[in-house]
Amino acid sequence: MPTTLKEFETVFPKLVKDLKEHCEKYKLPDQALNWFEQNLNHNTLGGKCNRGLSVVDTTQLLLNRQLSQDEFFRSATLGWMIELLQAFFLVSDDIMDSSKTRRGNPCWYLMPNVGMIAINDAFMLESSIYLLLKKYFRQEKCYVDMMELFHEVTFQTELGQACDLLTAPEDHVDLDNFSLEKYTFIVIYKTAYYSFYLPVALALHFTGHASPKNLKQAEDILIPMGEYFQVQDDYLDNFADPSTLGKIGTDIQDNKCSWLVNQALKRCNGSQRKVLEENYGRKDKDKEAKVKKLFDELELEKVYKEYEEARVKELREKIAAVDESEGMKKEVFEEFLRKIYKRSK
Ligand code: DMA
Ligand code: MG
Ligand code: MG
Ligand code: MG
Repeated sequence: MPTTLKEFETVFPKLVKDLKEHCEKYKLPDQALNWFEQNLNHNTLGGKCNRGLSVVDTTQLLLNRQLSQDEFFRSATLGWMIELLQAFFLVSDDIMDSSKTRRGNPCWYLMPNVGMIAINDAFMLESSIYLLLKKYFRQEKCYVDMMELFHEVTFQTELGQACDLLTAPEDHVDLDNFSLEKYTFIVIYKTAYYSFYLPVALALHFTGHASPKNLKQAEDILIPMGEYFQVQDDYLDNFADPSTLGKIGTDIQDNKCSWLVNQALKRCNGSQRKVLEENYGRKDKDKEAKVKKLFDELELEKVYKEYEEARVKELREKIAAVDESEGMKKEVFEEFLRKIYKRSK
């Protein structure tokens, strides 16, 4: 049975307590201690926790049995470390993307009295990962592997974010600068590694199943799966109801090299391209509405649904071909795909 969000959430208060105790050793003033706690709670809780839950579910599948209390706690702690990494990325991403809401609340940098303190708060969320990793895994032989994995995946995500931002200059719209090749690089790096490869790679290290072959099989399936997940994110940015999604889309106004604009460029005629040239990437509601109308005209919703079916079929074929001889389990990938197929948030 997959772990429930409720069970997973029971672990987080203990980790907050650990992190606060670490600060108390430094006699951190109360005001800053309380601030840190609010930062942790506001930015780490309230999401779907797919990434974190996947570490626990994958651990259970790889060990092929119920987890002991200690195994549950430690795999969930690894899961929460991914959620902290995600919190660090989202706090900074929302500043860089000028987003307004996240998980149904105002973005952290827009909360009363926060502003640019959010930048330092993001760093503290990242540092929390390594404090917890040291506290709970210092004595394990996988400690260095897991630490290096977090460092590498963080850098990969930052490369993706760099390309995402550099292809979306605020003051200069050049549709020739977009391409599906660039798009693929951006999404694999900014999303797929930390959201899909990292949870499974951590569970492989934790359970002692991290052979080169198993890590490679995980990467070969989870990177394309992560690419599909970010295409969903881009589709939902424009087509989902913000109250379901918990965030208001910004990709059109932000001049993003998104999946939708790349599909539009592939399909538009001369006059439709002119509409894009004059309205895409401008901080202007009416111009944004014109682009949205064009996306409807080009039937991008239908294009997306066809893409989704084709991609899922390919992924299922890849999963069917997984070699389980070194302890890998097909269900690890099936479970992941089940969580995201046709998602609406
Ligand atoms: C998400 O890209 C990538 C990271 C590393 C947070 P995005 O800006 O499309 O995400 P969202 O739609 O959640 O703001
Ligand atoms: Mg964003
Ligand atoms: Mg972004
Ligand atoms: Mg997005």
